[in-house]
Amino acid sequence: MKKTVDRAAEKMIEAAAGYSIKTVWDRHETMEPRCGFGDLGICCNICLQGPCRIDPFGPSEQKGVCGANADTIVARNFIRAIAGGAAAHSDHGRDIATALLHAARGGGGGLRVTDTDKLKAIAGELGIETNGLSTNEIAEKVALSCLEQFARAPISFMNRAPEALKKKWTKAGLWPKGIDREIVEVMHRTHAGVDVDYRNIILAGIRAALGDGWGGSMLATDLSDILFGSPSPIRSRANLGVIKEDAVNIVVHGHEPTLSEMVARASRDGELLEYAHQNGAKGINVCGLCCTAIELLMRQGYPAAGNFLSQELAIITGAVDLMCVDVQCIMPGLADVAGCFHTELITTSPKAKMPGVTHIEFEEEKAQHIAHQIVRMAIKNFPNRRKDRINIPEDTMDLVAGFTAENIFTNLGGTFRSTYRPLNDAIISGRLRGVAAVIGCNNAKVTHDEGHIAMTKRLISRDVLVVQTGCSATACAKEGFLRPESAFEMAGKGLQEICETVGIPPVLHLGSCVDNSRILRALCEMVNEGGLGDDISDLPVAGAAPEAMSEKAVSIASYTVGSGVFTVFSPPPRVEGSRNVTEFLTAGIEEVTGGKFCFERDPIRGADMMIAHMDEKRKALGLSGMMYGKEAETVEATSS
Ligand code: MSK
Repeated sequence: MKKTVDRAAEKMIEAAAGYSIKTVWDRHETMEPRCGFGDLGICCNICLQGPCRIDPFGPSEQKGVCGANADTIVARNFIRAIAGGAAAHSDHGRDIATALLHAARGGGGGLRVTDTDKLKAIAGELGIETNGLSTNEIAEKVALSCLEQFARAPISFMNRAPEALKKKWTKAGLWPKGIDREIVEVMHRTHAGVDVDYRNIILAGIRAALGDGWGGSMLATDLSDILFGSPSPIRSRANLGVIKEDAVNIVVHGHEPTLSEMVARASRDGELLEYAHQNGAKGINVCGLCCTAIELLMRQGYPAAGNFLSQELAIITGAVDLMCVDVQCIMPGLADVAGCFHTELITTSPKAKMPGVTHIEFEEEKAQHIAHQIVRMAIKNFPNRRKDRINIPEDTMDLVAGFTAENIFTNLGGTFRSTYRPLNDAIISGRLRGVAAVIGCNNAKVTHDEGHIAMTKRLISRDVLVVQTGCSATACAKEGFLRPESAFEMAGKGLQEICETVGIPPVLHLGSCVDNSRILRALCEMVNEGGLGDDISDLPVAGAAPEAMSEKAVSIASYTVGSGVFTVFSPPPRVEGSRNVTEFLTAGIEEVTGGKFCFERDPIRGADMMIAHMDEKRKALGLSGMMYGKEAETVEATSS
């Protein structure tokens, strides 16, 4: 299997081999052959009588020691993955709410409210009376209200959903009782000897995922905008070539924006710039990896060095003076790779330490001081580079990022129109087929970036507007899809016309993993605008994670399905060991929420199935054919 389609990554993989440095791909190979029981989800590790495994070719009545069959085992494993992902996103949301509370109470460290308009809008949604209150007083009430939602209902932002979806949630008992509470309940239900009914188990998982998407993730997004500013379209660059030979390079990596925002501010400090010059550098270059990169990119235009599978490769350029990590998607293998270079690797979260790696704990009240300390360490390390090991690929690509549910209004409506009407009208007229969200990680089991690129290219060529987040957005950014010009190079004629009129790329970057909540909001706005049905499940839209890796991706896909969206997910989330569970996730659940999973491994076929789904929805809405006669090209939708 080809390791990557990214030329810069390829060069660094070759360099790693030349230095005999093991990377994620080498470790992946040593893991083969994978355990088939684990891959199918039919290995149960929950109690100490096991592990038990069910033979997929054995008698259908085969059971584990306690009597659990394949359906129960697969369903329990699946929702434990949802709980892991929902916990990660939601704890991120809690950290942002805590940072907002800290800023509101004047706790120091340089944190303060930046977007007061959004603060007031969110306060209004939360039912907080703002008359006569100062910005900090409002912020304190908003932060406290959000923090309460971890323990108890209601999860306020679920009210943004269309009435028809809310009725479905009520009927199926899918309203979370609190963000944390549902995660705890998943762990309880899946303990040995509790819930056995696979449908009941899966619905509990969907409820926890909804608490993530409409709760933890959504408040992480909104409160980050309040603290650090709401994004607006901004130009930048992506790929390993953003690392500079003549500057101090600081790579921020992980997910939370709090420390990285402060590091970016510190990198502009006159005194530190002077210190960098004294050490022989021409400046201080901050760039990022994974979603921490995206948080800085969306708000300030700092470049993205790469996505999940690029993290070790960034160090192999030999020019990363310091890599500062927070939480999530940080490979333990980084410590070994950093040990082969001069790179200073710094952990900053009490939740994510590495043996033998320097730990500088982030504390809100000392945020500014800590950021300065980190930048100073990077500068001090600049002269320690080994010149013979510097090997920075030249590859970079221009991009436009910074779209949000709020500013798409303006961008799709033209300068003076703040409405989703032009988007809905373009779909109704057949100029656009629909909207697809292509999101999620990289996974060493599949060729790096290939799935994201192939699927997105197919979709835009068939007049589907694509919105993206996370590592998927970085993959397509590196390929040039986030440039407005790419519309003329690869989009269908109808999408080209929209892009030309509005001045947007055919692929819109909506942010980090928690910012998938921006996509949920945009879907609600499309329903509210009218003409495309009453529910999210009526819209000609679809979602996909073609290179899924993390439990967070499982949670995202589950809240997307729980919100009524047809969602392609690959590789499948270890459910294929149970025919019943697979059937429920890919068909039966549609009757409950209006959405369903599709486990198609081939990205082009996945795209075609999304297109077929959109065409079905268009037909159900009574919409005319595609303006440029593309409907005949969709393939038959067959399951994998
Ligand atoms: S960083 S969760 S690998 S998208 Fe959000 Fe990328 Fe997936 Fe991590």
